[in-house]
Amino acid sequence: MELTLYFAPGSCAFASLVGLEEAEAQFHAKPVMFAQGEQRSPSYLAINPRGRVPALQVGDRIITESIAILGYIADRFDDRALLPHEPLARAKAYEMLATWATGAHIEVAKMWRTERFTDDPVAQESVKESGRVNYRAALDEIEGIAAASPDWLAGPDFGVVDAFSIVLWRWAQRLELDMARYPAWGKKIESALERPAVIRAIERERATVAA
Ligand SMILES: N[C@@H](CCC(=O)N[C@@H](CS)C(=O)NCC(=O)O)C(=O)O
Repeated sequence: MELTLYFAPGSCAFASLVGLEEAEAQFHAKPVMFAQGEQRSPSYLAINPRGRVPALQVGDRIITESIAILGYIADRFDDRALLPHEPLARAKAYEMLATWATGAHIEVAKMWRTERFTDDPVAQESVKESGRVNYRAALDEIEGIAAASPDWLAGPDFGVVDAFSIVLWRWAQRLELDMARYPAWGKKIESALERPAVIRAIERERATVAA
């Protein structure tokens, strides 16, 4: 079944882009440009009525939500070990994805999309500050996981958990956080950024920005 990934450069959809590239899947990558508000266009709302990326079209059906998409990619390309197969390791991998996609992601939204939480300018400052504090705590937690993981974050194989962690790393860089606090995680990110699949995913993003 044909695959089409809807993504926006710099967004959490990067994890899905990396997952598909790691799987060496045949897929179409369709950019949704936030700067032009394309996520709210009628044509995109027909894909995802919530106006968010990523969305993965599989034949004539559409999957939204990163965790669902990443799980689908890992299962469809099972031989690539993008999620651990051993039940406990797999559960721990999903624990990380869930914490990040539903928790850390919201903390970033509090900083970058503050108006979604409150339109009171005074309250907005505390929403932002709570985003900053909680995002840092989430990253500290990842450093602890990285320091305790000899290979990749979820086990011996690079997978969708590592792919999602690149998203969080890039956002932290955009927020100008002190990345020296994360040496163990930083080492893994450094190796991840050398992977051909990750390089191809970055190239796909760059192509949309240059276009
Ligand atoms: N829970 C969703 C969150 C998706 C989401 O919020 N994506 C952001 C990009 S990282 C988005 O599409 N934002 C569009 C907007 O804010 O208008 C997931 O994990 O896929």
